[in-house]
This record gives sequence, structure tokens and C-alpha cells, in this order.
Amino acid sequence: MKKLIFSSIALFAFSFMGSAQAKSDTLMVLGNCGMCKSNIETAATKAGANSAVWNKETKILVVNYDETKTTNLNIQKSIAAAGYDTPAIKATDADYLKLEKCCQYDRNPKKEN
Ligand SMILES: [Cu+2]
Repeated sequence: MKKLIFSSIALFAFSFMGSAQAKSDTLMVLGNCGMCKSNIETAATKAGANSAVWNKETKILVVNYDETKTTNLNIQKSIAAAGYDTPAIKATDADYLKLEKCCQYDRNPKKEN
């Protein structure tokens, strides 16, 4: 019985430690449609996010991740590689052009190139 109590305390402490590393961030990511939503969310989870929810109307992506497993920047890199500009990383033109026509969102019209 003592052993059982001890292991449940250990388990509790362990899960508490785990949650201390959980992080939630919001990122502005431009996109158009439901396909963009799945592209963006898939890219974020591929980079190690535990969950990713992008809102088509607000263009806000909410990611939850474990800081011991991935980083905000990692997630942004993955999203940029999928063709979407993020606050820290701009997608390359080549990656942007790989998007379906309907997904080629209006990029900053003042971009220089
Ligand atoms: Cu789209």
C-alpha cells in the first residue's frame, strides 16, 4: 500500500513537471481557406506541437508544445516551409508558389524583390 501511494505521488510530481514545460503561443499567419488551415496546422504538429488551431477569420494560430521537444522558432520554420509567412520567418517564394492557387494569400504588397 505504501508503495502504491509513493508511486502515485511520483506520478503526480512527474506529470506536474511535464506540464511546467508546456507552452502556448499565438502567432499571426496569413492564409485563405480550409486547406490553408490544414496546411498550417499540419506543419505545426509536424514540428512537434502537441496541438495547433488556426482561425481562418482572425488568422491567429494557437500552438501548444512541450519546450523540451520543440521551440516556437522550429514551429515557425515548419510553417514557412509549407509556404506561409510567420512573424519570424518568411516563406521562400518557391514554397509560397507551391501552394494551391486558392491558398496563395495576399502577401505584404510592399515586399521588396
Ligand atoms: Cu488555402
